[in-house]
Amino acid sequence: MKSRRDFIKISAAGTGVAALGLTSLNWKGATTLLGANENDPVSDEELKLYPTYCEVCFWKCAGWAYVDKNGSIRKVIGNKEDPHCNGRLCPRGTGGIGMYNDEDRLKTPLIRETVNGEEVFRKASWDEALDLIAEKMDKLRKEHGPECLALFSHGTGGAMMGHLVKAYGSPNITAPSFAQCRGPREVAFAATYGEEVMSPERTDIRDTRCLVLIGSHIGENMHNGQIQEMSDAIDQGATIITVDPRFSTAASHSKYWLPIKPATDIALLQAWMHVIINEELYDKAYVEKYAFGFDELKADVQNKTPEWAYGITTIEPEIIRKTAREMAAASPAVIVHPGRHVTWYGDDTQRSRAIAILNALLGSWGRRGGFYFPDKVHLPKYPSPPYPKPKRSWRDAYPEGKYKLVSEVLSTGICDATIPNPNLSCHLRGWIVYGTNLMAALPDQEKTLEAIRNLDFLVVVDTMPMDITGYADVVLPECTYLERYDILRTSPHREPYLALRMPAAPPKYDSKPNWWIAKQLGERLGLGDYFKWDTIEDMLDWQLKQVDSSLEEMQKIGVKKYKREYEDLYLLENLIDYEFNTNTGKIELYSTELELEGFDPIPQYTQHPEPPSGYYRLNYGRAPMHTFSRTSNNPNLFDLMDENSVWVNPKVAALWELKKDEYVWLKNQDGVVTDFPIKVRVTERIRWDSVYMVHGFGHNNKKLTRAYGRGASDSKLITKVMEDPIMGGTGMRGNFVTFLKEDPNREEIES
Ligand SMILES: Nc1nc2c(c(=O)[nH]1)N[C@H]1C(S)=C(S)[C@@H](COP(=O)(O)OP(=O)(O)OC[C@H]3O[C@@H](n4cnc5c(=O)[nH]c(N)nc54)[C@H](O)[C@@H]3O)O[C@H]1N2
Ligand SMILES: Nc1nc2c(c(=O)[nH]1)N[C@H]1C(S)=C(S)[C@@H](COP(=O)(O)OP(=O)(O)OC[C@H]3O[C@@H](n4cnc5c(=O)[nH]c(N)nc54)[C@H](O)[C@@H]3O)O[C@H]1N2
Ligand code: SF4
Ligand SMILES: [Mo]
Repeated sequence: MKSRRDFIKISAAGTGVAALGLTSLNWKGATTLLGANENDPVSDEELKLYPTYCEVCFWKCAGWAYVDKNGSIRKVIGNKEDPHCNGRLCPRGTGGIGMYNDEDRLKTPLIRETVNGEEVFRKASWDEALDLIAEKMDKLRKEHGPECLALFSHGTGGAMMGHLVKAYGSPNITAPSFAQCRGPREVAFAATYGEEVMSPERTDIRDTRCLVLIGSHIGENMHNGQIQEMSDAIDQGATIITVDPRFSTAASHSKYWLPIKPATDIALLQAWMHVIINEELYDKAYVEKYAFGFDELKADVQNKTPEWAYGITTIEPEIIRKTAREMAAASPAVIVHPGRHVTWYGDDTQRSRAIAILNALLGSWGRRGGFYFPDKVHLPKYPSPPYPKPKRSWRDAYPEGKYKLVSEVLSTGICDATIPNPNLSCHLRGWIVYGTNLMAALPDQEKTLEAIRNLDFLVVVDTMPMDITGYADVVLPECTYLERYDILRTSPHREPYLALRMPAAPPKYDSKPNWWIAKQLGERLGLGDYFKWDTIEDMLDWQLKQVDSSLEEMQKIGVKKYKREYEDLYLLENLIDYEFNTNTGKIELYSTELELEGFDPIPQYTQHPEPPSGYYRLNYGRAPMHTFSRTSNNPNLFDLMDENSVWVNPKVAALWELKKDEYVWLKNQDGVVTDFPIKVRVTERIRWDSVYMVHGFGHNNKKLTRAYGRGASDSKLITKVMEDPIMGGTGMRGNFVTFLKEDPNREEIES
């Protein structure tokens, strides 16, 4: 096995990120970001380093915050020992310092009040705000039971808030990263291999010979380690096959770009299986040894010929055959990437299953250059009493049997369980929203708002006055990740690693860290036994001492690598006996679990609705310099991209007489119009049946002084949800939009 140090050398020597055209971006990012300090240059020797890990996205790259004599944070640089970043942060991570410097930050606790019939936020002290929340939570548990509280959380601090909510007695803890993101893929891979893909994904990209991206737009999706490994793989001659209706950055670096008709991917995947099985290109020894249901799969795909798929996907049969053969030639060092945000069309668990099955035919699960078996540090929990056993959960809001295979709490399920239902004796009444901007993250804003209207109280913990804070009864300002300790990062990787985040500067304004907020609330609610430590330093030091380290050591090194417990990164080459955690103990090409629950045991293509005349499918995704809605007001990243645009095919632009940089409003199939106009980008890079926009813009909270009114929100237009019947994922790509050239709000006033 190569050591990590070898790998760093290899990656530094190659053209690396340059191959993906990202170096220029990094440079542009870095120079703009450091521009603020140009008049006051300072050498690294004069700076003090504090370990951190990034919170600008969920890749959580470890780095160093550099602080000058005056206590100013000057820059954040990647930690070389960390496999998430190998010493290089992405532009967003470099610009993370803008989260700390943003003068629009939440500065004090706020309490909603009615003054002269008008609702306003009043500044409050922490004591007052925490007392009020504790009083509401206490009343709720006495009158309705603790199960009537829900926590929405995303990001590291969610774990501390989750500890509080579990101690309080509620199981209703949810994140948009399941039902709006990777839920279907985890359920599908668990049904196939008995294990989830996890985050970071266990893709062995650095050693792959063929990487197939089906809607994964790595390069714009900036998950750092994956991009670096993909650049290295390209340098080493790996074939990239990209399936995307849009000519993505990844497509531009691919040997094959398959501009698929949206919503037809399952047909392509079935045709690939057909070719690989019928041309006997599959990994026979692997399939024989480990797979269950090969004969059923073979029979099932007999009529799924490339010619059949051509009629559905618009991909030429010869290209389907050629790409299938490329994958097979690289087998088992091939990855059909499972993607991450996979909630597209409501049959997403089945599409993810098809991806899982294709990988099994290619023998790539558990193989070098395919998927490795990750390992992580198992950190003992600081001693505290067991959590009380909840009597009810959000699931009671659904009839028996719905979403049978759901493996985490559905965020949209929490909304459903909050809206009173005559068939149920109770509904959820209190929400704590930590680190998630629900107005941007959840589809069907009307449903979210209806749920919010039915709440007794809503607490929002955020760093910024994001859209969701406008609906809160109490707003608590958290300090940014650069100003606080957090729980240790234990994410799985090829080898187990720990990473520490500690404050590089004291919290600005009157902001406080999540651990302090959770402990304060816990003590006020009589749950002090769950927070027996004085400060989080005590807790971290105790935990670290259980794994042969200490807080003092981690403060010096930031990242610590451990040995894997077993030498089982891959299945051994002679295909040892291995029991998969499925009903049959095998890789289930034919899913006994899905069959038992009444779903197709083998994935089938189903047709989805087409846009009506004059409408185009709304497609959305990422931009390299932004994360969702959280960075649009970040001063550094705003400089790199200050609004989104709508990508329109030249044929469509001609039809509508749309010019480059003209502003239009978008209206969806349900008559919902964007709050703000969006700039037109005329480009061949998008198919004529779709438009594309970057998610996270179009904020309507005026307190975001830069981002307010810039660009348009895709979330607002996603009123139709194509629900996954297997696990409740919210398919969001079944919405269609048309263009309005006049300000629709002005029309309304005039008519
Ligand atoms: N329309 C549409 N909807 C989507 C997506 C899409 O592409 N389009 N993507 C989906 C996906 S893949 C995901 S994972 C989810 C993501 O959903 P979210 O993670 O909810 O996304 P953000 O909109 O970035 O909201 C993050 C919030 O956390 C706050 N925040 C940032 N740092 C901190 C901190 O340190 N402490 C606290 N307390 N708050 C902090 C930010 O200010 C912001 O309000 O959205 C999903 N929803
Ligand atoms: N810069 C940046 N990077 C990020 C994030 C961020 O906010 N900013 N967020 C992170 C998170 S949490 C997630 S989940 C990931 C999401 O990133 P990914 O999982 O890579 O991608 P998606 O958002 O699902 O898909 C976007 C791509 O799917 C294509 N697409 C649309 N419809 C179809 C279709 O029918 N078939 C096919 N084959 N392709 C289609 C779009 O054109 C687009 O290129 O990104 C992560 N990385
Ligand atoms: S990928 Fe970029 S934004 Fe995400 S954690 Fe790493 S440096 Fe931060
Ligand atoms: Mo996500």
